[in-house]
Amino acid sequence: MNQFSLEGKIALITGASYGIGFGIAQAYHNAGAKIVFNDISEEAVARGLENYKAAGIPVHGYVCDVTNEEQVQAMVKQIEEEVGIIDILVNNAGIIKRIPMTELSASDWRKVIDIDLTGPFICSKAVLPSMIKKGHGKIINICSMMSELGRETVSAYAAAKGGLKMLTRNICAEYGEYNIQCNGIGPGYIATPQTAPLRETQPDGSKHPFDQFICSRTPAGRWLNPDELGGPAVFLASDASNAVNGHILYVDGGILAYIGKQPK
Ligand code: NAP
Ligand code: GCO
Repeated sequence: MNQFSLEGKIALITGASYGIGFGIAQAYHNAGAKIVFNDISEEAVARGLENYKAAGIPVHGYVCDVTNEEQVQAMVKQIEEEVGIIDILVNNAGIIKRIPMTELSASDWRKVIDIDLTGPFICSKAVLPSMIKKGHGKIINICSMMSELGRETVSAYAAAKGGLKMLTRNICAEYGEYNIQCNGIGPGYIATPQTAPLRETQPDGSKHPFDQFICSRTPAGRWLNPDELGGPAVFLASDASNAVNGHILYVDGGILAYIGKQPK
């Protein structure tokens, strides 16, 4: 059996109407998995269903806010009835707020923590009982460069993603004995709607300063694409990674290994 195959597996990818979640779903489909996704609104799910249809990927889509435990528990129950037991959970849904900490409201702080950290807790808690019964499971948390590094204006996001790294290790610690592996993916800077504001062309036609900064911090000198996360995500969802647990796999083009382009 090809240890990288996902044939016969059911994968739930949260917040996957587009962006990184969609890229991972495409790779999982190509590896043989049955794809299930949720998004926060009917409109987002409808948009996602259109996107998957256009890509020729059969999917099951559900409206569910990952911060609402009642909704998540009901969604997982519905998926188990309509599709089957979830073998792979990718905690992808997330938001960011780029506001200096001294101007960040407590409610905005809580919203980021709630979606980016409490959401993965709620979703993981919902799928673990059936994974334990089934005798295997894969949980993959989408972490960030900010799981390791601070950056101005993203205090809540960095705190959430740092916490998500430790939640990953704790799920590994608590459920590894049930043949459940929980790992993280730490994407570098990926061209998605979330980072679009950082890549906007300036009024004078020049590149956004942050765009220039990221290209100088990435050895390849470019932003990465969502589909470049697919292979690492397949690895962490497959039998090829059954001995990998509690690990954060940085898919960052080398940012964490690089001091940045030296002045010529
Ligand atoms: P994105 O383009 O903003 O997509 C995020 C998705 O999550 C959207 O579909 C969004 O739905 C959904 N979502 C937000 N809140 C939700 C909730 N409460 N319940 C359910 N779904 C919800 O983001 P992305 O760039 O693809 O990022 C995906 C993940 O990767 C995030 O966790 C992000 O922090 C992480 N990440 C991104 C980068 C990057 O450079 N892009 C790098 C590292 C890590 P709506 O469309 O309805 O808002
Ligand atoms: C930002 C970006 C980053 C990326 C990602 C990097 O404002 O710095 O949005 O946070 O989304 O998390 O790994």
